[in-house]
Amino acid sequence: MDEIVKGRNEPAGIEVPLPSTGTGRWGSDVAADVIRSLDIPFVALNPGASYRGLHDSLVNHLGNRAPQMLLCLHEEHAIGIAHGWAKVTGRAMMAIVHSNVGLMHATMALFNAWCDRMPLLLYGATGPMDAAKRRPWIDWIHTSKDMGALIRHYTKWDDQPNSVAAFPEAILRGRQIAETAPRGPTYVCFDVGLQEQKVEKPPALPDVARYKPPAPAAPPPDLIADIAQLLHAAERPVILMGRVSCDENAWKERVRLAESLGALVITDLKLGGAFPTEHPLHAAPAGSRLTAGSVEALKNADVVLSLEARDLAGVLQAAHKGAPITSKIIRVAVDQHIHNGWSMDYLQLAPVDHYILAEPEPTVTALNRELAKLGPRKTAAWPGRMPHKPKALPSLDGSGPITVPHVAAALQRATADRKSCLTHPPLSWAGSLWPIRDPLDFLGADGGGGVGGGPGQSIGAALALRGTGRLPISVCGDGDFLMGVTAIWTAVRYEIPILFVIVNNRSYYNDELHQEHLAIARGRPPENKWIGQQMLGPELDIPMLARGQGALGFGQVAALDELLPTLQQAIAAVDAGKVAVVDVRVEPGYSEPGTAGAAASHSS
Ligand SMILES: Cc1ncc(C[n+]2csc(CCOP(=O)(O)OP(=O)(O)O)c2C)c(N)n1
Ligand SMILES: [Mg+2]
Repeated sequence: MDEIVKGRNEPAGIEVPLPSTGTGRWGSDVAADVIRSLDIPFVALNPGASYRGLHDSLVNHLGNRAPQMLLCLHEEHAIGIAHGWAKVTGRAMMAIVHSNVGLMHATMALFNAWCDRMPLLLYGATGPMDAAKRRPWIDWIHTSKDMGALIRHYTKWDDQPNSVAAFPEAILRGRQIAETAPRGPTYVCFDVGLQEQKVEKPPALPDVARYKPPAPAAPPPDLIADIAQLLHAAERPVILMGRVSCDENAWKERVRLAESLGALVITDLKLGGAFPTEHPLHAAPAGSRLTAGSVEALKNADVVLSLEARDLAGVLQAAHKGAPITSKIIRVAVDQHIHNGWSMDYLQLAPVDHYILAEPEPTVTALNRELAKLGPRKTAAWPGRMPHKPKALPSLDGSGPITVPHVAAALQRATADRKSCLTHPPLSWAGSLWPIRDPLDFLGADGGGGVGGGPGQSIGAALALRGTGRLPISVCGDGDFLMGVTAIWTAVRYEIPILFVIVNNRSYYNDELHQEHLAIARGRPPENKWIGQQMLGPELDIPMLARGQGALGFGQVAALDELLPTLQQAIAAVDAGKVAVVDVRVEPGYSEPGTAGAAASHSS
């Protein structure tokens, strides 16, 4: 009993409240009941008085179960965790942030989720909107008339319901919109006054099953018949894999499509696993720019099928370099439904011959069905082509300095006999460093190029993978990790095992490359590129920052022969349920041989 009085931790860090007393019902209880009906197990949050009503309802009305709270040390982490969870599950998780100030902290992470087209349910609060009910000062500065305006340009939809009776609709609509492709974050802001309003007769709970997201947008059958014929007759078809589902069956359908066409497949390093990268039809390893093998495939393609490619026009341009694009382009995408006038994340307008406004999954299934009717091809596609040879990773022998490919080699060696998930690659990563054999082997990048998202997103992914036996591995640049470092605490607190490997070049190295590039272009000394970029002294003690939050800190590993044994030790700790952070001193450098385009254009 004593334990319960103090508040209790159950396995997996569940904080169990005392049984609730009191018989009244409040506006926020109505919101909490609807939230529970969505059947989402977690809500990540950082607290604030603007939603003390909802907070109380989640703890005392719902008992902190279904959903369970995950306390975060920064709003960015709360959003990042929901984002990472969606990358694995394909479903929206919830986050709650405080009034305008918490929402301001959340913005970059929201932008990442938006650009990554990941569903996410963000809740917040404001007010009381009734000025007569505001406390002096604090309620005034934390009340904004149009809270959604802060984030409207990179959320799919937002609302501020004007009565308790309107809460259910706002919550249900938010989920429906977030989980409809193109997916993305939605925001519902609850007025403090309404949350804290006594409710004499709570409204009946709507039947949540009737407010689900719609079935995926399917292609028109006549168009599919034409496209199937075009693809079937193609001599050198290419498929660009973009934002596709991480579902196993959808993966198999994509493999089936590529195999029945003999199409070469190009994947995207910024997106999660879409196709087996060791398959003979995988054109070439992905890079942060289009790699040479992919350029060759696109230059010679007669038909290109783009399945929600993230940057169709950019990819075509990188391949053709201004020459006319004679291949027929088929674009399968619903992304334009989300485009607005503020964010240019829709990227360059692509030339397209056949535009199918449908989602990749039903389109691939329909194409497979249609192609089966057409029978086998008469001649093999891509006559004479040899599959690309995988590049050997560097040897781990010796005690010399460590490079990022060494880190990949050691991680591959340490996980050779098991399933793992690379939840996040650093900027210095390349597709050749990590084979993708199933959709959860690799989750892609942060979405919006917002540095600092790596730790939070990785923890969200690890939460979704907890108990599956698959090892979550997050490889972060030191700059990325240090911006998001306090996300670690949430993983430790709620027993979310994960391995972090920090490729520490003591620099925002990507931007050193920019300074070098510019200095050379301007005839100025490139040697000065390190100033305002390198984190030289005081030395950042990353293992200590991990230990300071209850995680295990390993390293700094600076010699090659220490790398594999340290990773093995750290992995054993993660298998025992721990959060482990391995700090690895790496040589600066982005090694991506065969990448088309200047190295200095990796990121902003
Ligand atoms: C929030 C944010 N701030 C700054 C940048 C600019 N930026 C892009 S990459 C980068 C460096 C990241 O450093 P690190 O993670 O250590 O990777 P490295 O470049 O050293 O490999 C910076 C500062 C950004 N994209 N996002
Ligand atoms: Mg760095």
